[in-house]
Amino acid sequence: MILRDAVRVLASNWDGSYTVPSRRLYPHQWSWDSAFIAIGNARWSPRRARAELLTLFGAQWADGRVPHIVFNPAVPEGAYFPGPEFWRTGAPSGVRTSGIVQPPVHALAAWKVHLSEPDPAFLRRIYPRLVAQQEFLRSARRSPEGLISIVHPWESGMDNSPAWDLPLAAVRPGPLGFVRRDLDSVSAEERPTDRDYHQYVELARAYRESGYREPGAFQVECPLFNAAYGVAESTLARIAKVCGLDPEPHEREAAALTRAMVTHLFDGRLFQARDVPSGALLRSSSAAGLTPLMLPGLPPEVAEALIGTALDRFGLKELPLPSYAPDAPGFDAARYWRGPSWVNVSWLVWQGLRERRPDLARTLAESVMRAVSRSGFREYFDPRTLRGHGCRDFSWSAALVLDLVAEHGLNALKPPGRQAGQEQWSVGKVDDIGDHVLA
Ligand code: 9WN
Repeated sequence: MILRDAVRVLASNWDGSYTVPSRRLYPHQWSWDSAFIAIGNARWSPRRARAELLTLFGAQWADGRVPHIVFNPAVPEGAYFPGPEFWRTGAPSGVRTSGIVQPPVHALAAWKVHLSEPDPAFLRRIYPRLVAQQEFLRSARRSPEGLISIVHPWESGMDNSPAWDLPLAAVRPGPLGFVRRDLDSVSAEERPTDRDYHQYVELARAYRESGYREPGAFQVECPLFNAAYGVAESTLARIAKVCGLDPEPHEREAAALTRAMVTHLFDGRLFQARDVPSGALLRSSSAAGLTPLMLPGLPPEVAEALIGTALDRFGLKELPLPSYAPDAPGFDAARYWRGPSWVNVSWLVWQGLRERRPDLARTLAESVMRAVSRSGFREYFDPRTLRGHGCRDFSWSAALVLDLVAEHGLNALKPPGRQAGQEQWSVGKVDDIGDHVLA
C-alpha cells in the first residue's frame, strides 16, 4: 500500500515537533526538507505540518536567516558531520544550528498547509517570519541586478550538481581532519567525492570565520534558489491578503525578480546559474534551470522554451525528471545530484506545469509514482532503470508522493496494465490512512 507506506515513513521519522529527512543519514531538522515534508503532512495531519514549519522558524536567527540545519541536542555529535561543534552558532532561542541557508520554499509550504486546513491564525503567526527570511536574502545576498546569491553548494540543495564544478575549482580543499559520516550508510559511488567534501568543509569554515557574513570563493546565483525566492514573494502576496495586509509590495518584488532572472540567467533554452564575481553564466544542463516554470509571471514564450527543453533533453514524457540532462557530458545516473531523479525537483517542475500543461504535469507525476512503486521511498532514483539510490525511507520522497496523489487521485497515476485494487495501488483516502497508521 503505497500511501500507507508513505505515511509510515513520515510517522517513523517524526521527532515530536519536526521530521528528520532520514533516521541514519540526516538525523536532525533540515530547512527545505521541512517545507516539502509539511506539504505532504498537510494531506493527513495539518497539525504536524504546522508544527514542522513553526519548529524550523523557531530557530530563525535575529537577522532573519533560516538555518539549513537545526540540530537535535539529543543526537550525539558524531552522528552527522559537520555537526554543531563545527558550526559553532547559537540561535536566539539557544538552539544550535548551521549558519547557511537553503532555497526558501517555505512560504509555498505554509500556503499549501493553509489550503489543506484553513487556519488564518497560523498564517498570521508565520507571515512575519517568512518576510524576515526574504529580507535577510535581500539585504545580505542581493546583487545590483536584483538576483539572490548563495555562498555554498549546500545552500543550493543540489549540492554536487555539475553546475558547481567550475566555481568549486577555485576552492582549495582544506586539510583532512574530519570523518565523513555519510559513507557509513550510503555507498561512495552514490555520494560526493572526498575532494568535493573537503571543498565544502573549507568553504563553510571560511564563511564561519567571517561571522557568517562574508562570502568566500564561491558566490553564485542559482536559478532554483531564485525561482524559490520569487515564488515565495507571490505566495506572500496571497498570505498577506488573508492576513488583511497589503499584497502589492510582494507582487512587485516577484515581478522584478522574474524580469531579472529572464534578463540575466536565461540562455534561450534553460535558466543557468551565474558566477557573481565574474558575472559569467555557468553553463550546465541542470534541472535547476527548469524550475523557474513555477514563477507565475514567467513570459509564455520563455515557459514554452523550457517545456521544449524538458521534453527534448530531460525525457519529460518518459522519465521521472533527471537532475541533470542524460545527454550531457558529466551525467551520472547514480551519483547524488549529478543525474538521478529526486522527487522534490520533479515536484517543483510539476508545480510549474500544473496550470500551463496539465497533461505533462500528470505524465511527470506518473513517472514519479513508477519510481517509488518500483523502489520505495529512496532518496534518489536512476531515471532510466528506476533503481533506488541513497538512503531508504527518505521523508520528502514520501511526503511529496502524498501531495501528488492527493492532487491527481490514485487511479489517474496507476501504471498502465495495473488495476485499482491490486497490490500497492489498493488504498483508501490519505486522511483515513493517517488515522490508521497512528492508531
Ligand atoms: C547537506 C537533507 C539534505 C538535503 C539536501 C541534500 C543533502 C546534506 C548532506 O541532504 O545535503 O545539507 O549531508 O549531504 O543534498 O538537499 O536538504 O535531506
